[in-house]
Amino acid sequence: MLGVYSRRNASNALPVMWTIGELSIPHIRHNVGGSFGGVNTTEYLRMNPNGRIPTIRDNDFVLWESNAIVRYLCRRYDAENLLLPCNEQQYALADQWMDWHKTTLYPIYIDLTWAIVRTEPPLRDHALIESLQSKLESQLAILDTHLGVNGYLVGHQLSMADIPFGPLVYRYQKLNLEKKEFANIQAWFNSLKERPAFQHHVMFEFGRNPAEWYRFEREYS
Ligand SMILES: N[C@@H](CCC(=O)N[C@@H](CS)C(=O)NCC(=O)O)C(=O)O
Repeated sequence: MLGVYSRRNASNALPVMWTIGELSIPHIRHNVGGSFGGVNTTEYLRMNPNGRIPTIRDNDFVLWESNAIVRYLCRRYDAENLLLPCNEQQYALADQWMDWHKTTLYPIYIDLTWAIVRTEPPLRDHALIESLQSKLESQLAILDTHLGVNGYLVGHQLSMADIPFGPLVYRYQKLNLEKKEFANIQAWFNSLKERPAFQHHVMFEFGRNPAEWYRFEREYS
């Protein structure tokens, strides 16, 4: 059976768990990372020398890097093409957007999240928060324009390309900030919110400050 090594609330675990949910893949998840620890043991480092989460083990096959895991799960378990693009060019476009998520959007988003959720309110750097939000919104404008044409990241239905973006948008929307409105992102996001796997694996509280973060890490484990 597929083993997933990750605490549930890790931002990089959400796409993996959502994929597992969409494809109904039998699995066992082990709580690793964050307040659960376990990422620096010899045994874990043998699987993932970065000491990061998530990692999966599929029989003897071990894989880390969340977007690589999402792609692998789709290739291996998605015989009905529920998420797996149907041809090489669609696959390449999915790859393109997933790489754009990981290299361009996510780094800004995670810095912004840490500056708010993982920082005590009196210690927050409001100038930094403002600048990160403005950078994030410039990138979200690109996503919004694209979704205005396609409806989804690739093609006209949900695919693996959408998977890393859904959790990011969910968590960004929950941050206590005044936000620019992006009508196309909102329409796309409204369709994700209807999906039971998205509701279960992504739409749970992650807290608004460090104390809540650690409380919810345990409560929603
Ligand atoms: N690029 C990696 C990043 C992995 C990563 O940084 N994971 C974070 C959690 S989102 C982590 O391992 N944090 C340390 C911990 O939870 O103990 C991926 O996408 O899987």
